[in-house]
Amino acid sequence: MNVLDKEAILNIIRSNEVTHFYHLAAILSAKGEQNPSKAWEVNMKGLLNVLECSVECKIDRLFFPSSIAVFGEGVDKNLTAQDSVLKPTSVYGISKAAGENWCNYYFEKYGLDVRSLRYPGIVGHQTLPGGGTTDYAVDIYYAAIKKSHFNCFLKKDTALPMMYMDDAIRATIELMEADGGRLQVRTSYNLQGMTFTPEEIYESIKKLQGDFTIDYQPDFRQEIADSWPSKLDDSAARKDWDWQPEYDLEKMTVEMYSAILAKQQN
Ligand code: VAH
Repeated sequence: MNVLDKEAILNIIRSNEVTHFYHLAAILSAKGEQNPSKAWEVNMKGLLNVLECSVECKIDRLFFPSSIAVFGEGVDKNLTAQDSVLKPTSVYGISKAAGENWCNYYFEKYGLDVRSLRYPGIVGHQTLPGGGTTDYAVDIYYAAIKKSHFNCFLKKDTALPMMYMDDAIRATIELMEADGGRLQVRTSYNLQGMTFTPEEIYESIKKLQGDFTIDYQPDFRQEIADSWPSKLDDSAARKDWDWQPEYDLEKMTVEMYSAILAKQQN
């Protein structure tokens, strides 16, 4: 349904007796810069609809996805602390920073058990990339298998926090199943999986496909990526709900490459 249609949300919650609500709808960073007012409407009005419906229907637990995009200048990019200043430079990041504070407000004012993660770039083979700056890290696998060449829209040394989809899903469920009494953060938890550059992911794929080539043609997304950290300090997540990543770049590449190859062959 349309996340801007509050009645539709209420009907689905009530007719399915929903108790746990994972709100994932949003317009991502790159697409958001191409249509700022639409991105703000979907990301903010959508979240407010979800928060209001969750209180009205007494939802047990609500999940809100934030992002490394909430960070900008004034942080230690090499290890960004949980309580760093939020100075986002993209519409998407501004909407996520505002969203975190709305979630904390609904927790404090209405007791809504809303929980959130600052996702890094998520890499998965289940769906095609959807307009994110970090989506180069998904595109590159398809390009290797389909064309044996990739035109990368970021510079080779652009180090960004990333996470394999399996780790992201497990982190989300583990947070949602955690004892609420242990959770000290009700804006959003930093979540770190791995950090790599376009050159490093290219080299990991080249081990599986020797003829793979790449060139680097930075576009408007380079400026977005340059405003983001390269690694998050997720010690709060590790302390409050025992977070531990399981995938590194090599393990992710083996799974991504074989899953996409299998899809192409079917
Ligand atoms: C984006 N994948 O690139 C999203 C993410 C880390 C940024 O939120 O817009």
